Amino acid sequence: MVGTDVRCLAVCQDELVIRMLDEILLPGFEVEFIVDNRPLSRRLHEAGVTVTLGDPRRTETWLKADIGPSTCVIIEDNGRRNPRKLLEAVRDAGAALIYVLAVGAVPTGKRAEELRDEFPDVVHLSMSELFGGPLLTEFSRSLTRARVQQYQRYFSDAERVLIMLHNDPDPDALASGLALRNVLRRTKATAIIGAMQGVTRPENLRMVNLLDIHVEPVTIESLKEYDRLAMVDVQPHYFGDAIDRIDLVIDHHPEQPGYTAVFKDIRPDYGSTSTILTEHLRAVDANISERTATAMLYAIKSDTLFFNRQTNRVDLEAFSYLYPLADAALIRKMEGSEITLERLEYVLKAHRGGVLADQVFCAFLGPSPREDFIPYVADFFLQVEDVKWTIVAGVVGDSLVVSVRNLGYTKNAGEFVRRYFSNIGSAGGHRAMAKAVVPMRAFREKFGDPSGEEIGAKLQALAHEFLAHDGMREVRSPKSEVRSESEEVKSR
Ligand SMILES: [Mn+2]
Repeated sequence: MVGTDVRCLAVCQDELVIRMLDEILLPGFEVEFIVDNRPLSRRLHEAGVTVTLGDPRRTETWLKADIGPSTCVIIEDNGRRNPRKLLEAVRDAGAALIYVLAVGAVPTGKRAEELRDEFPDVVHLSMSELFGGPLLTEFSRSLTRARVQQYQRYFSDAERVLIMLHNDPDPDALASGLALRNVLRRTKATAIIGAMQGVTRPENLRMVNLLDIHVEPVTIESLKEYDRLAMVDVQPHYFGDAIDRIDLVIDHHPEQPGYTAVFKDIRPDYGSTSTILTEHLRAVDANISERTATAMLYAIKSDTLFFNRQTNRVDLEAFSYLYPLADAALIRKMEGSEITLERLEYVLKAHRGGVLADQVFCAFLGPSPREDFIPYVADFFLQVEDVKWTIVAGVVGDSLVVSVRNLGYTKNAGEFVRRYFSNIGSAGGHRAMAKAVVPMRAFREKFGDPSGEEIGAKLQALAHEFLAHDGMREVRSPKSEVRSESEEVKSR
């Protein structure tokens, strides 16, 4: 904390600025104002502001004020009068900590440049920069609050609410389910978290067990049993044409057409749905339980690969808000469960059969008993030095499942899968991660019946065609030794 022995002298013309600075600085500083306007000086004095009447453009005034090198001097620049003379006077009186506070438009152009050249040690601040951030945060929070209160009211008279997740729910979906239940101030009996296909990935099972989250199996028919339907981390199009009306959608995937929602909050620039829901919870001052905070924190970490992909300032903010509310030890336990011997088998398989070229790693895993091996391998190889894109495919049942990940943002993973696979199967995702599921027969028809190994090569060719125009060239490492290391990975 700043001690009260720090002195601050300010020269301002506007009463509003003076009163504001007085209020802001007073707890930590000894604040005095110098004004050259007698009525203003009297008014401020009567209001209890410490004020001296004097001409701040004269060094004498500053000497009288007993200025020293540790005195903090703030000079308001409202753009009307050039502060040069004033700055000279302050500097000549021995001030070293000088701040020019721009009020109104930030000064630009020749005058500003000259001032900066002449007084290089003076710090330039602007009122709009100083207050803009917090003010905008406050405004967007109240907008969110209004929105949340609306849907809270809309859901309030329902007996049973279904919070629906995508198939094989991931940490973000699960945490968002808990968070929405919290926003709606409901229990697990009145807000049921459900999915058409339950959790299968080992670390997600671990999360579900450690945090005791029940995911109710639902079918299209059973949706009728609920009074309200909400969806988190997914949108209705994911379930085909079966759901075209819904009460609430909260998601961070790109907005999809083809359904009507009474309320929706879709923010594709957010790293996770849990980030959106953190804002909802904060906006209405909800109490967040340790369990929910832990789930959400884990979700943000996992959806952003611990801030390695598609992270936004808001994700970091949500993370730091949730951190003290969560159980960090529990998160470590959940994270430890990612690596299993089975998964390592598939990593090895990808390593043997995969190819790394131009920072793109492609591998075809062949038949895969569980779908999660495929995204796991895609995530795993994204950690390898000099890998910027991974495209990993495997056959699950009669379908080819393709997982795409990237760290370079110049090209969009979602666009990649949509361009090549949306006409023969389902394809979707966002900038940094995407997935396609294509019936094997359709894949063979479109791409000329490639054999196992040829599938990997085919994906590689598609990737290079897709990335050829721009993108990769910018992120390609210029160092040749880095290239040869990656070639080594490829040949092993
Ligand atoms: Mn998500």
